[in-house]
Formats: sequence, C-alpha cells, structure tokens
Amino acid sequence: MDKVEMSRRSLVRLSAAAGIGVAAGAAVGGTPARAADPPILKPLPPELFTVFGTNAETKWEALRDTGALVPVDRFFVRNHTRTPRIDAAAWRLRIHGSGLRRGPVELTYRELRHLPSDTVTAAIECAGNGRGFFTSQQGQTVSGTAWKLGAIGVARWTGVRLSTVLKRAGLSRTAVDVQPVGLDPDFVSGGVNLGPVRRPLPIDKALHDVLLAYEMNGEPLPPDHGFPVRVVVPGWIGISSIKWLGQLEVSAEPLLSPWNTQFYRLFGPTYPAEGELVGRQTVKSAFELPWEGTLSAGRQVLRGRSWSGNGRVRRVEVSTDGRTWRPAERVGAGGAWQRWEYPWHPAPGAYTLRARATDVTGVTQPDTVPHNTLGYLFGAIVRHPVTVV
Ligand SMILES: Nc1nc2c(c(=O)[nH]1)N[C@H]1C(S)=C(S)[C@@H](COP(=O)(O)O)O[C@H]1N2
Ligand SMILES: [Mo]
Repeated sequence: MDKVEMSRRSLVRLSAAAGIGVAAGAAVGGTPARAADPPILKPLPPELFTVFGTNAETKWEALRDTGALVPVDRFFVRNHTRTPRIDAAAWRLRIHGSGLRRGPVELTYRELRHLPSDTVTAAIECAGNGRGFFTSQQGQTVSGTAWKLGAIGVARWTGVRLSTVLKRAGLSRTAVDVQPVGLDPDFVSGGVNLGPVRRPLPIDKALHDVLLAYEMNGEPLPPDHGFPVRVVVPGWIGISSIKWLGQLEVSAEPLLSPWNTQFYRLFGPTYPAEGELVGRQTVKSAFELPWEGTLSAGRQVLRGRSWSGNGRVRRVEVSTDGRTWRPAERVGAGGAWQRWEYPWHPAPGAYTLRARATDVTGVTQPDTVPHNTLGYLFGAIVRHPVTVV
C-alpha cells in the first residue's frame, strides 16, 4: 500500500471538527434496534448457514462455486448482541485519549470517504473457528459457540488506513494502544454489563496494516458486517476487527477491556495462570464439502482451502486413508487463503478426509492442539467424514 499524502483541505476539516465537544462515552450515530429485528438482518437460508443464536456459520459446501472472495450472502456473522441500524449521515467517529497531542476530534462519514482510500483482500476469522473439534476430536470441554470450520470469510475491503486517520488526529509518539469501540448494544455476560464491544490493538499493528473499511466486495458495508464503518485487522483474530465503529481511544498507557483480559486469552493446563493473549490466527484447512456428506463413487476432484494468520500457505497435503499424504494442487495465486484441488477415485464406502497445510513460517497443522478452556485457535487437522455411494 502506498504512503499517502495529507490533503490540506481534509486537515482543515479535521481541525475544525476538533472544536466540537462530545460527552465522553456518548454513542454517536447508533440507533436502537427495532423490537421486531432479528439479531442478524440478512437472510440465513439453511443451504448457506448454520445458525447459533446471534451467530451464523458459513456452510463449506456453499463456498464450492465461489472464487477467492466470499459473497456477502454467505459470509459468516458473529454478533455478541445484535446488528444495529446506523444512519451514516448522523454517524461520527470520535477519536480521543492520552495518546493524542491535542483534544478529541470527530470525523463524519463524508469526511472519511474523502480521505485517501486503500483496498485489501483479507480474511476475517473468529478466534473460536473450529472450536467444536476440541470436543468431537479431542474429547475436551470448552465454552462458546461450537463452530466447525465456517467462522471465516475472505473479502475485498476498501476504506482508509487507520494510520492515516490517527496521524491526522494528532497521534502522539507516546501512544501505545488504540482501542476501537463498537456502537452495538452493550454486551451482558452472566448478568454483568461489560459495556460496548471493544479490544485494544498495539500501536505497531494499528499503524502497520489496519483498515477502517466502508466497502466490502465493492459495495457499501452491509449492516451485519459493520455498516457504516468497521475495522479490518489482517491476520488477527476476528474480535480485533470491531464492527459499527464509533470511537477510537488512543492511549499512552496500555488499555484493558474484557476482550483482552477475560476473553480471547488462552487458559488451560499448558498456559500461564493469567492466560496467554491471542493475536494472530493459526493455520487451518477445510474441504468445500458438506459435513458427513455423500459423494458418488468414481473419478472426481476434491476442493478446499487453507489459510494462516502468519501469511501465505506454502504447501497443502491431503489424506483419504489416514496413512498416506499426497500434495494437493494449488488453484489461483493464493493470498488471504489458498484454494486447492485433489483428484480422487474412490470406491463406495465410508471415508475420513484430512487436509493439512504448512504456512510461510514453516508451521504445519498438527494432529492435536493443547486444550484451552475457551476453545480458541483450533489449528489441528480436521477429520472430515464422508460416505461414497
Ligand atoms: N462491534 C462489534 N464488533 C465485532 C463483534 C461484535 O459483536 N460487535 N464481533 C467480533 C467477532 S468475535 C468476530 S469473529 C467478527 C465477525 O465479523 P463478521 O460478523 O463480519 O463476520 O467481528 C468482530 N467485531
Ligand atoms: Mo470471533
């Protein structure tokens, strides 16, 4: 991505906006959901999604005829509460905190759309993607949504680099953390109101490749995916990519929220008592097949995808018998994920399909992963059952 020059006109606009005072913590531009609204607004047909309360998992067979990008109609949704309806004309992004050289500033949707834009293709993947396999493959108890492998999607995101917005807002050299805050309703867990969904990002990552996106696959961001503006944090767990962005707290001190202290840490026998912070995603692979699907005997091609938060996928291997592994063939250039195919000629019977990837850093998917109580980062090889008739 190119380094962008500040335009004088936008700078004046921003400094003019700096004079507008806003009460701390006031939600700007959020409108209450209508009583009749479901938690997710887009249609969730059973051929595309498995629904878990306020969340919807993409079915892998629904990705079979898509290209490198996941169309919005089948992109998974993870909502802590519900999709809010937000009026872009009333929306404001409030930027404040001890990590700014001057006072708070506000940005309108129009102003954001006039800043230099950038486009990236990136995955959003829930930290809990694959969580169900801790139980079904490893016999372990975990809490949270029992996703299979469909809590991931790849899209083309267009917006403004977070670094551009922070520099224009008067970023101080003392800033260490940036905390994006969502405009969706407060999250209540076990009867305790934990406030709006928010999680701090270290300043290095915030300035490196984070985008404030207003378009997804060339269209304005859909309501369920964060309209009017969401954060996109390439390679990092989904919770980093805050939807319905309302505030950025820029801090000269490290920030804490329930989403980096209570949740999105690894707790378990092999982890420290205070848990281990989760940042990047692990390497995973999935077949574009129904779970426990039925295939016809004879010559065919198995298709799938592999991906990693560490960068590109270097190698993918497939096993249809649990003993021998053969390389899969790459489809397309790769990037946010690598599509692949594997020719197969099975006789009727029950099979367990396996795919394992190795990423640019040399990490290969293992047979098992250490247990963590919240079920994050299931990067082990998934055993996918199919029946051939
Ligand atoms: N404001 C807000 N942002 C959020 C969430 C949320 O509930 N509220 N969920 C997070 C989680 S846990 C994930 S995995 C991704 C999901 O993004 P998607 O629904 O667009 O697929 O959004 C993240 N951003
Ligand atoms: Mo998530």
